[in-house]
Amino acid sequence: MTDEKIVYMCFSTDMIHSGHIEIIRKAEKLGKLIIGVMSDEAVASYKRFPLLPFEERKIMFENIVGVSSVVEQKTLSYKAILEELKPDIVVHGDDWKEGFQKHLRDEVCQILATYGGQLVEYPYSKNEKYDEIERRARSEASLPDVRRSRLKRMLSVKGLITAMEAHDGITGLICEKTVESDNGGAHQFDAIWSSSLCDSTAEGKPDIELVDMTSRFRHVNEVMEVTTKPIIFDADTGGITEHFVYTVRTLERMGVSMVIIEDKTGLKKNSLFGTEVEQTQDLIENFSEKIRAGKKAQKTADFMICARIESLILEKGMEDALMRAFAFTEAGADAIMIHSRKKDPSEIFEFVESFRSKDSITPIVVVPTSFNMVTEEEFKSRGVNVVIYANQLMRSGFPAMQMAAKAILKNHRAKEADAMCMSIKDIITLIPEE
Ligand code: SPV
Ligand code: MG
Repeated sequence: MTDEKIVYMCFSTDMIHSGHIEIIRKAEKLGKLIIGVMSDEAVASYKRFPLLPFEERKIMFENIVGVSSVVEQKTLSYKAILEELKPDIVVHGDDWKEGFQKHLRDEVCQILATYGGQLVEYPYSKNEKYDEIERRARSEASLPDVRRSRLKRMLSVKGLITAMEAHDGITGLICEKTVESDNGGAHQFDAIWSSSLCDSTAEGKPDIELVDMTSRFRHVNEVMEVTTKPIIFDADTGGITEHFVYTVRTLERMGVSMVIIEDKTGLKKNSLFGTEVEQTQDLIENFSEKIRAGKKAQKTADFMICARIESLILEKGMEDALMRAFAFTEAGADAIMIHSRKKDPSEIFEFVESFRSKDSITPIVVVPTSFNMVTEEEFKSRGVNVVIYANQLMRSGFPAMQMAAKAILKNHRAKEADAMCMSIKDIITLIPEE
């Protein structure tokens, strides 16, 4: 046995099965085995959020016979950890020769080559039994208690999370499954936004609290049926306080993580109209009372109520926005959403800076539909915690459908529209049968 050699393997799993043990048995025979356990953030970036946090996964691996030590691998990329440990051998399943992990493998090979390290690959143990374990973990992640609590956990792990809008099963699946990988990393949406604008638009109705809560909950339920990610619900004004407390309880029971209510009253219209339409802001005292009642009504510590401030939308000024933010936080709001319809992000930045100078903890939520040139990285560096992409799936899907409809009307047949469409094979296999 070449016990002087340092062997490195990394795991992202939260459930150890016989396939993992088998590869660990082989790896420990090659030398002194160091296991890298991937950080929660790195795991969440490319697959589901781990059911067990990093600390528990670390203990799990520390207690496997043959494992010499366990370290944290903070990124999908092996670069930093290999440069630190300089292992003689890296062990991996051979499944990463293709697909999104290929570039990770290429990078590992390059780094190993710089100091004469070696990559040892074992055949990937594809097994129906293991797929079933993963399916069970996924369905566990969609249970109300598990799903609801994940938003807070993600916020504390990542600092900034993103949410994409979904209003039905298919948009839910896009939010759940779309992963974009780039060199050394992968990105996916952390959460799902249930938008009053998009739920209303999907029903062909204006965004004026006309689509009632029962219908809104139906949209959420459709999304929940096919997803596991935490949900942030746009409850418009929250309605009258006596109704809002019931909304809180229902959402919480369903497994929604956060409700956002805006400080408007009367006939609410979409914020992006700004002052072009008559809209009334609620009194600070009234809205604070609504927040207090909501907080009293919730049953779990996980559920969050976010107060959305419309002062900038209604051109009431920065001072008014900040005064409200502090008052609503004082009333118990778990987060503050600040909205603007300006393309220029300066008023949002100014608000964030002023708020953060007095409150470094309460999460700040933004919806950059207008100020859309700002990147998530910049928001994070300025102290924002949640970025909501509120309507892009709806707005991109609608023109595509309209174009196909027009092409058919123009040509009196569907041939010309075909190039704009997914293939029939793709659409019938898009949703796998379980
Ligand atoms: C929504 O998506 O319904 C929102 C965000 O409330 S906005 O449309 O910008 O007001
Ligand atoms: Mg809305």
